[in-house]
Amino acid sequence: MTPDSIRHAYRDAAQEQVFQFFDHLSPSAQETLLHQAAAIDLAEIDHLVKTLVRASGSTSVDVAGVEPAQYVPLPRAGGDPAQWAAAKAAGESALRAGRVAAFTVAGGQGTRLGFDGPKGTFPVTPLTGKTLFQVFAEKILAASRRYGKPIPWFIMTSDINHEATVAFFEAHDHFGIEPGLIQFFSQGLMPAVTPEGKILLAAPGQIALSPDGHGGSLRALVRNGCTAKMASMGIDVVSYFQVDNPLVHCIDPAFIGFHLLHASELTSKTCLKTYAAEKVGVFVQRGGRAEVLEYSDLPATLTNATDPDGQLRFRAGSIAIHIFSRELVERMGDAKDPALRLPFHLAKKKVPTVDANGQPIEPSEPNGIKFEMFVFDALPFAKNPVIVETAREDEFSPVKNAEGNDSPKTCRDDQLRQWARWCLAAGKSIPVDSTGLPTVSFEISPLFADSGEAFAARAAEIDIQDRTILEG
Ligand code: UD2
Repeated sequence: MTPDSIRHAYRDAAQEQVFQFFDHLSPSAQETLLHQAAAIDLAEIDHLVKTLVRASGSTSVDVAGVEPAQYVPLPRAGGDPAQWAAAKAAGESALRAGRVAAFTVAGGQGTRLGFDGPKGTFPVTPLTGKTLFQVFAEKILAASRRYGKPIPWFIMTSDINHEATVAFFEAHDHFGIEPGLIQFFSQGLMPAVTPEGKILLAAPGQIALSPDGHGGSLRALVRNGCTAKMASMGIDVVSYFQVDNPLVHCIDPAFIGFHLLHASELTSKTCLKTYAAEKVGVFVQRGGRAEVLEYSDLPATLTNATDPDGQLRFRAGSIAIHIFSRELVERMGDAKDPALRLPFHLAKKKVPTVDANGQPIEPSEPNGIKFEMFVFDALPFAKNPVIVETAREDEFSPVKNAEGNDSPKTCRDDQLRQWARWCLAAGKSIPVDSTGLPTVSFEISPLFADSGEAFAARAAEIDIQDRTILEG
């Protein structure tokens, strides 16, 4: 597109305010603005303004007919052990066949943690302070060694952190993973708009852009050639997880197996909510289709509803761990018809912008609307979706806040509790308090053992003292 054709397109879309300071910009600033402007799909923005922004007076989500979703319970909660064993065997055989890739979404801003840098570079382990990225890398490496096949790792970044993320991996020799197996790619950006639908400028030569949500991963995987690369490598199973949870089983054979045995296009993990107000989405179903309702969209009557036995009725929490079939990613990531793509959600935000003279404005009230896609909205589009229970203590302890719940401290303690459980189950004596937290500090690398089972197989060779570190 030429500079003129870009500006004409903005004028035709009644978005010419984007270029109001253009003539006063330096040639390189003009080029940057044109580049940003050309990357925006004006037809998409127009569609969102007409369908969502102008209709956004009421923010309540329709919950008519919503029922709790069915899920496969853990064996300890009544699940069929034979079914779990069959799933594990199916997943292991897919791993031995090299059909599985790991996929981390790491494009978020991580504002709540107050950490300056890509969130994956945050240190999380109790003694050596390994970063989130290193923990995932070691888990992926451990799985690829066990199954004798390389496991490629796709990492979605965003403009905010792409270069810093790539540089971090380079500085750490990709944590022992062959660099060609890791593919970094940036997610898409969306402009913020005013309540009238006008695209906002962050500065005279800069559009107010932000990442398009983790749901942007589907189209980013397609646009960046990742799905084509997967196809060329014979990969059809994509193991998706967020950057904030070091307990995640990045590669989980039973989970993969449930996905394959049900010929599912999207299989998701659930942890039962520990309290009604916990900030996780919940799996629900209506009209025979599974979906996730974000916690903020669930009315209090449903959030607090209980079954006759006193359990929360809507208790199947979404912990953002999924298996996608490559085909679903390709289909939704490349859909031309907006009805077959992930929907956008609106968020009213304070968006720093400029006044009519190009002077900066720091709004004290929300002045703009941002658009984000959520990856779990793919559920109703997926064939044969399956929801599988996992044990919270073994799989979910995210680092979200600097203090309190879901903080570095709770996460370190949960890692230690998990390792203490492995030790005790393997007959090692470890002093623990009433919450199962060991009173000594130690650390087990996933390369030494990435599960209780793997630990038990090596327990005889080690002795655990205060400050013991077990590496691969
Ligand atoms: C998410 C889920 C919540 C629950 C919880 C589990 C949403 C809206 N809510 O809450 O239901 O499952 O996780 O921990 O998802 N990210 C990107 N690009 C973006 C935005 C986010 O890559 O544009 C990544 C981000 O780097 C992180 C993940 O997505 O890995 C989650 O983002 P979040 O911290 O905004 O989600 P949260 O904690 O509100």
